[in-house]
Amino acid sequence: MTQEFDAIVIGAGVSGLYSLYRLRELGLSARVFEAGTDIGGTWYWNRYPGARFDSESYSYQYSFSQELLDEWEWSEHFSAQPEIERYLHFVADKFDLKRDVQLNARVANVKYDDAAKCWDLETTDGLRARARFVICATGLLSAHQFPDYPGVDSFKGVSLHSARWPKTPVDFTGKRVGIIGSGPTAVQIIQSIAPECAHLTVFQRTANWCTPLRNRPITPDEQQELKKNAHEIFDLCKRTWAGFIHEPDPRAGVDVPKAERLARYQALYERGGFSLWLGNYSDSFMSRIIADEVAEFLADKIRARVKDPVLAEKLIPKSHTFGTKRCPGEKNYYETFNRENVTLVDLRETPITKITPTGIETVNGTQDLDIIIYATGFHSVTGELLRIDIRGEQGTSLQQHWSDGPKTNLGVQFAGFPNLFAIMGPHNPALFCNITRCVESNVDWIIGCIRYMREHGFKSIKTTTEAENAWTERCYESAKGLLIDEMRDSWFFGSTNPDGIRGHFLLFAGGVPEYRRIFADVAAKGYEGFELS
Ligand code: NA7
Repeated sequence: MTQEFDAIVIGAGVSGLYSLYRLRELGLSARVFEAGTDIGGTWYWNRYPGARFDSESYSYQYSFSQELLDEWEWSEHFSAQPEIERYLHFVADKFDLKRDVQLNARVANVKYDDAAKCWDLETTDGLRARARFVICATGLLSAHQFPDYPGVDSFKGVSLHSARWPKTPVDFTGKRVGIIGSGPTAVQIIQSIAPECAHLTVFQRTANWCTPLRNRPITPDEQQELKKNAHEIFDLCKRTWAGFIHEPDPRAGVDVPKAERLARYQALYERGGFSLWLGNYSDSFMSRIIADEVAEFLADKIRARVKDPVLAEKLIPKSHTFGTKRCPGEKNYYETFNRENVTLVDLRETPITKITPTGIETVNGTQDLDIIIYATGFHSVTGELLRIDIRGEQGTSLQQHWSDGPKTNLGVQFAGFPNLFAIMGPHNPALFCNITRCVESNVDWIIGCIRYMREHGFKSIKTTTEAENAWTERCYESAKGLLIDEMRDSWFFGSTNPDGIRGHFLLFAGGVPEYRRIFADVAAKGYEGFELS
C-alpha cells in the first residue's frame, strides 16, 4: 500500500523535526521517515562518551517558539549528548511531532514520476509513500565511514564506530582500547575514556589544533541573563560571518601591534569554545601571518602541557596551519597523554598495515586490543544523500548528476529534481554556521517557497541549470583567498568521500549574512533562478 502525503521529510534530526513543524503549520500533510529507532539524528547516533556541543547550548537551540525558550533550561554552556537528546524529545513531545515520524524506516529510493509530477519513496523494508514535495533532512555528517584497511571485519574483539555508538554504556574498565582518529570526535572520546581503560592507544594520522572548550555549569544568574537575551543571541548569530556568537575584532590582525595580538590570543584561549577560531581578527581566515602566529601560540601551549617533548611535537600539527579545519574543543586532552596508560602511535611514521583478529598491525608490529574505536569521520555533506537512490526527471540519478562534483542552487535544489529540497546538503555555509541557525533559515525559506507556490497556483519548482552552475561556481569562488582552500585534506573538501566528490569544495564560505541576503533576494524576485509551473 502506498501512503499519500503533501510532503515527505527524510530524517528526524534537528532539521527534519523543524521541517515537520513548519509543514504542519502551513496545513500540509507530512510524514518523516527516519532510519533510527528514535528521533534525534546526529544526537541520536553520536552517543559516544564525551559527546557534547561545540556551539554554546543557547546559540544552538531552536529560536522559533518563545514558549519553548521559556520552558527549556540548559544545564551547561556546552551541554552533553544525553541532555541534547532529551531536548529534542522535549521539542518533539511539546509540538506532538512524533505521531508523524515513521521510525526504523531507512529510505532506499526516491523516484520522480514525470507524468504525475510526484515523488515515490520506498524504504529498505518495502514501505511506500508518495508526495508532491520531498525535503531531505539527512544531515551533513551522517554517512559514517570506516577506514579501508584490510581486515576491518576480522577483529574478534569489540569494534565501535563513534557515529553508531550502542545505547548500553560500554565498560572500558580493565580493557586494552585502540582508537583510530584524532578529529573533534576522537578528542572528546579520548579525554573521556582514558582514565577508565587499562590501556588506551591513540592511532593518530593528523594532529589537530585543539582549543580549550571551557565548559561549565550555567549558574542561576547566567540562566536569567540568557533567557532575557535569547533573541539578542540569535540576532548576533545572524550578523556574524560564521553564524556563531563570536565576533572578531573588525581590524585586520596584521595592523595591530604584535604584543596586543598575543594578549588577544591569550584572552580568547581563556574564553573557550570557538572564540580563538572565530572571534579573532577580521583577516584570521586569510592571513597566513596571523594563522601561523596563532599556531605557534598554541604549539607553545602544547609544549607546556605535554611532559615528553618528543610526544608534544607529535601532537603539534605540522601539515596545516591554524584555522583551516574545525578545531576540536578540549578539556585536559593534552594532559591525557601524560598518563602512564595512554600511548600515541603516529601513523605518519608507523602506518597501519591491517586490522587483525586480535588488534591493529602497524609497520612496527601488532598491538593486541580488546576494543577498537573508529572515530574516522564521514563521507561528508553528500554522503547520506548519495546513499539513497534518488532519481529525478527521466530517471536521472543524483549520482549521475553529481558525477563531476555536487551541483546545487543555493544548496537547496538540484537541476532535474523538481520539488525536492535539501536542508544541509552541499553548498550551504555549514562549515562555520552554527547548524540550527542555518537549519531554521533554510527551512523557513523552503516553507516560504511552498507557501508562495500555493498562493500563486504553482505545482512545481525546479532550479534552472544556469542558476545551478552559477551557484556552484560561486561556492568554489567563496573559498578562494581563504587559507582553508590550501588545506584540502578535510571534510570541507570530502577528503574521505568517493571519487567524483573528493576534492571539490562542498560548502559556501561567503558568510552567513551574505547567504541570508542572497536567499531573501531570490525570494523577493519571485524565486529568480527557479522555474515555477
Ligand atoms: P573528522 O573531523 O572528519 O575526523 C576524522 C578523523 O579520522 C581524522 O583524525 C582523520 O585523520 C581520521 N581518519 C580517517 N580515516 C582514517 C584512516 N584511514 N586512518 C587513520 N585515521 C583516519 O570527523 P569527526 O567525527 O572527528 O568530526 C566531525 C565533525 O563533528 C567536526 O567537524 C565537528 O563539527 C563535529 P586525517 O585528519 O584524515 O588524517
